[in-house]
Amino acid sequence: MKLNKKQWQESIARILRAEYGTDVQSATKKELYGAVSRAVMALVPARKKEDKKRCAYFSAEFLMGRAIYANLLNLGILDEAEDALKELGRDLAEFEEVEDAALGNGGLGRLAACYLDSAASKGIPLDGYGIRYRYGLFRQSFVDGFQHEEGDDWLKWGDPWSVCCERDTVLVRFADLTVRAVPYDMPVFGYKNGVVNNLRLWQSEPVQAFDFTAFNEMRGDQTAVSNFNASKICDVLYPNDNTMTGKILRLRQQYFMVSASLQDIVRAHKAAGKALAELPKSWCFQLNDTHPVIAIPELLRILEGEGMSFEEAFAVCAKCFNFTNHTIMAEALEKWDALALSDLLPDVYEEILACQRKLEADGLDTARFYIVRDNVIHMANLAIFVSAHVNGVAEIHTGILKAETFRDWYERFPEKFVNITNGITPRRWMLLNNPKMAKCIDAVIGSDWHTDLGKIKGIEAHIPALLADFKRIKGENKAKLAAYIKEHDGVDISPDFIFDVQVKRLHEYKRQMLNALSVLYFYFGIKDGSIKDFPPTAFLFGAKAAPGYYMAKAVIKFINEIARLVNGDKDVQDKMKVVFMQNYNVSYAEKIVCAADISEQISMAGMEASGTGNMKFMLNGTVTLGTMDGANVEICEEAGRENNYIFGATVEEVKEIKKFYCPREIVEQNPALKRALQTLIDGTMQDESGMLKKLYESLTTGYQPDRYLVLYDFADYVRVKEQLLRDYGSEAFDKKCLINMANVGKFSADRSVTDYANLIWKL
Ligand code: 26W
Repeated sequence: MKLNKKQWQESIARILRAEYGTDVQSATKKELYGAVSRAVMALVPARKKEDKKRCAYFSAEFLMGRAIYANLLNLGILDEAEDALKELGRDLAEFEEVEDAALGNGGLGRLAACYLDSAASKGIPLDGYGIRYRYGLFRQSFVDGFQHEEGDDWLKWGDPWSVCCERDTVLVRFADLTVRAVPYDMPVFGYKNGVVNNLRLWQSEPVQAFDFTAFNEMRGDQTAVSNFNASKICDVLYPNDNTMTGKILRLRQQYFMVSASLQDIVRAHKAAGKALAELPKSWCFQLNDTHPVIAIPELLRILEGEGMSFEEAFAVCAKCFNFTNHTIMAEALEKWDALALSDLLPDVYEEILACQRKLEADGLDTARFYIVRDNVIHMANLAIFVSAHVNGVAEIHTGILKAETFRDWYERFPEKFVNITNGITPRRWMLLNNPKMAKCIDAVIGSDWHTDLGKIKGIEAHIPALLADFKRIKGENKAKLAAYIKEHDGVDISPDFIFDVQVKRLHEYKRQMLNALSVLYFYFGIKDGSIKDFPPTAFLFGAKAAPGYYMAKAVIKFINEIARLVNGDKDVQDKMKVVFMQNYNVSYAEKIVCAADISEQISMAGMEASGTGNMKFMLNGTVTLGTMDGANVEICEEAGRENNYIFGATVEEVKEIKKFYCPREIVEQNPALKRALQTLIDGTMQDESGMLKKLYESLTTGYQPDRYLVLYDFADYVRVKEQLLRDYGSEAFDKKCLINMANVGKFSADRSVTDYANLIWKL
């Protein structure tokens, strides 16, 4: 699968001539991108038909980001491709304009993408199955400080990485509509090991493209309606992260994806001459949260359609399916109205009822265990009942699942529950985004750590020798990020400032508000002289708010107002800057995580299942300013709490505090906090929308004021943050950064997928 420089150039030239009628000198960026990608695709070997058990990762989201650099890297041809283009007067960097494939919202979708990379790199037979959304996660910009959303036309640059496999088309039937599911396959290259796994994304199409007979007979309207519905299924990714909306279109998407995938897999299994009762020997299915759980009744339906009894089919399902939970928030656990589901998918509904009857027949107490109750279908319960394994995504999260969220289930089926702590791929999140640091590590300990991240521990013995390079490279990365922010967001920040970064989806529980209030606290403190010698700091935010999430949008508006206030005040120009970076996405993250000095991971304890951004910063040598939540806990276990900055109420404390919590008291006792908070209502900020007032009220009044203990944790947060800012710049601080990097091994997705393969998939 390798080409030398000359062969590269010939291949690119040939494709440009044949496909675009042009040459390297006059090709547009898009044409060149198409040609280089196709040259890579031409290297993909035919798939070997192996008789190994495989795992299918069913996920409504795959947040792949940009493919070209990662593919070149994994194929081991990044440098050759770069050289080949340079010599022709072109540059790989031209493809930085290519849109991300943002077919996911946040953590859950990006995790799926990291797992695909790691599985291929470890030679684990894992294939992804999902939806080929026409529009991915919306593109975000700010207008007067308000979030503005636009459709994400990710196919604008074409999709040279996908192969349409028409011949594998299947039909998916809803009560009111039958659609074609057409698969598009993307190769997933292992890192320099020749392995190619697959990501199969289904696109919905009308059964007949256009019925001219009907049109001529003036039945045109009917045809148009049916065509419209078919393609609409894949139109757009739902932009909600963590909140469930009971939209029928979403249910259609979920069923569409799993029905197509299972039909496809069952068909291939039969074509290989194998009995369906043997399916668990050839396949297992990982359900990425509740979104694909409707796969369970769908497989029951398919197997019974093939002549199995319910009991036999259930036995197969109970061996094949496994379920991962990614959040404890009740509003994120999918529930469907029984009437709506039975209208849309009557046969599937019958299977769900049969599962409920089996649960009862098995003697489970229906007061504690139910799949259907009061005409609501609880998808998480269905998943737990049928799955062989249920897992949480960090130790603390799995603990909460066992003790609270799924307590009854854990008591009845303790053997099903396991923890698999999340991980990230070190290829994209270090080799690709921070190549100089990677080379620098290679020079000290060799390159084994690329595929065995535990080995990066080897740098710990060389920290003094690495410090200068580390600081220089971090400085260069900061300069690059600053230039990008200038171009992209129009704000000037000096690379000499401390880069304090919080990037993740916007959610109340993630507490961007806590960070925002601390910025105002510093601002007023500098202004009134109570804070002296404040080290120059850039407060950088990146986050998309779900378009329907009012409070999240209010927080964005608030932070943008803070930025306007601070950046427009000459008095503090050499002390602080605030930027809300627009359209935070995977490609932006790659630039950010290698340039940060502080990784803000400040969710209310118990709320963040794991977090994976925290791991990306850690890998790139950044200390965590965080709570004892999610994987932060394990980061401290691995790298030492003393090398990070931990604050705030613990899970146990949160429970106690909530019993008697009165935010007003907290505010009255803390004048500096009060002052920062008052800006929401005292006219400091422009607020014709009334949003900021609502934000104020959510923290101070109503049924559950300050649900996420922003005000409670404020004082401790500021105390620890000030300590961090004081420590910054010392050699002791730089050592902490490298100690974190040295101890990141556990958080490789290679380790995570290996755990899945051994403990759950049994591949
Ligand atoms: C139904 C709407 C909806 C959409 C997305 C509900 C739930 C989700 C996801 C489960 C939210 C999510 O992405 N969770 C994140 O998963 C990451 C990967 O495991 C974790 O690292 C994050 O902590 C968790 O918030």
